[in-house]
Amino acid sequence: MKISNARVIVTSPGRNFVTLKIETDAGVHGIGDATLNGRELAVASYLTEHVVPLLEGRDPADIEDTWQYLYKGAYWRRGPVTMAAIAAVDMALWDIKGKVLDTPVYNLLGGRSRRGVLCYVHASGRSIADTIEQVRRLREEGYRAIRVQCVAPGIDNMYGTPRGMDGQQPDLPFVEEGWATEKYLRFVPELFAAVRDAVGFDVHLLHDAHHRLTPIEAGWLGKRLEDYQLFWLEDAVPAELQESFRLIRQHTTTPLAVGEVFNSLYDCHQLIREQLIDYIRASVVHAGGITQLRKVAHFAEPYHVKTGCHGAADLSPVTMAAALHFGLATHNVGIQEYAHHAEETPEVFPHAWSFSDGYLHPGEAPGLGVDIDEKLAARYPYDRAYLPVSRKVDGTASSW
Ligand code: GCO
Ligand code: MG
Repeated sequence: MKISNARVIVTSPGRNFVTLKIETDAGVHGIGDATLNGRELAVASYLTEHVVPLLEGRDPADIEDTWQYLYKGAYWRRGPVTMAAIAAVDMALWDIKGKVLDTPVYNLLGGRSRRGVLCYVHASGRSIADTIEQVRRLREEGYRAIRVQCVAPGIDNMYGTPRGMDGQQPDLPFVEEGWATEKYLRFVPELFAAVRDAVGFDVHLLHDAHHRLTPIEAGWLGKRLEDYQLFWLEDAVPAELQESFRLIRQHTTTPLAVGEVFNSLYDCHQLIREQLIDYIRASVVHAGGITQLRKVAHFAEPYHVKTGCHGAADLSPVTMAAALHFGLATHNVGIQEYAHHAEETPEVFPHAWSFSDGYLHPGEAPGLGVDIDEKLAARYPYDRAYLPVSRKVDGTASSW
């Protein structure tokens, strides 16, 4: 069997997604996600201009060799654009292999390690009372793990919370958000005390600091959150400097997660080897596909580090499908983030994966069990969009 054709589809059903479709001379096709939020067209162009011309004529069965060929052959390695492009090819090839062998991808990865993949969803409030209300509602909907974010008094438009009145500055192509570390640090322990008081301990609670703190601030916060038994404190500090986690670890036993911006094992090997984190958040799409993510997970297993893959709404249903096949099969999977897509998104990307009783299931369809309706996709053209940026009270640019 040979790859006969590949092409990139950019569509915006609710938000922008970049999808690679690979077709074979046997009539079987596969799809992969290549979405990089706010920089979508860079990956689309990398794929169309530099990767697609290399795919035609290759045997789609050779997944590992194609991965190495694209990674080593480019000479310029790693980085989000390169690795999202390789990930898209990788996902599409796993999809094809599953369809050809008439079996779901999880079966090719070793079969089921569990009955379903534990997932967490988001509660994001403008006040503590509003946040508690959301946590209660999500519990009633069957979710067993909930990420809790709430606007800290005095900080408007904070990451992970609903936007305030002045959310969009008309003169900027992106939203600017404010940041004041001391207000945030004072507020978060108060928030978790109130949430635990209201809903008890029979639900996993998570929190995302979104790369805002220094290691010593993160240690301070983690220590104050210990009594509320978080599932994890995510992205406490910017993710680039792996050794910063040593300092956090010295001060707190709150479990730590990081890595949604990581692109390969090289971004996290020290974190894992030194057991500086508990969960690695690398995703199928931004960390080189199923092929690379499996290597990250296998490397992490002896160090007691589990995966907790990024699954925000800017990762397409194709990535979610791939993450769930990986999640069902891989032994040291801890949890999967699950942010709901816009209503139009699953119409464009019909999928076999589903949620029930706190767990996600990849479904039993051959391959990844997800497709793209190209006709419908064409009705939602690319819509230029940026992530917000963040500034401190005095105007200094800070990590968003
Ligand atoms: C999360 C993430 C996201 C990212 C977003 C960037 O934990 O879900 O932090 O909200 O900010 O995916 O594109
Ligand atoms: Mg995050």
